[in-house]
Amino acid sequence: MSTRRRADLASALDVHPFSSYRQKVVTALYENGTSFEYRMFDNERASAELAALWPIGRFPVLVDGGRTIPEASIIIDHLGLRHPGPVRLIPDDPRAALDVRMMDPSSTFT
Ligand SMILES: N[C@@H](CCC(=O)N[C@@H](CS)C(=O)NCC(=O)O)C(=O)O
Repeated sequence: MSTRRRADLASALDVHPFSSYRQKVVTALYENGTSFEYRMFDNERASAELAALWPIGRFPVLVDGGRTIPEASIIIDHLGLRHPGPVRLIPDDPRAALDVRMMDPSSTFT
């Protein structure tokens, strides 16, 4: 199933409806009003598409300007660099940035 939420898409976010990791990325997208196409990966064909994009097969995956960005934390970094908005996602100071990344236990366990 494909759910298009914005007509003026800048990027496509591939997720599964039950993915907890997507919440982090979707929150960042909404916080900065970043346009995106929300694609649900909830059937076999979609799973094959996801595997072609990212052989590890985990989601969320962001496709932006033809580039595939996997891993929720990396997607957040990418959004901060490529689609900055009023809400700063990662601090400029490298030490503070590290502290922020350490706040996300999900990136530690998978
Ligand atoms: N380290 C990845 C983990 C993503 C992850 O584990 N996503 C789960 C859904 S919440 C998943 O893809 N599960 C399916 C699988 O492992 O095959 C990230 O931070 O994005």
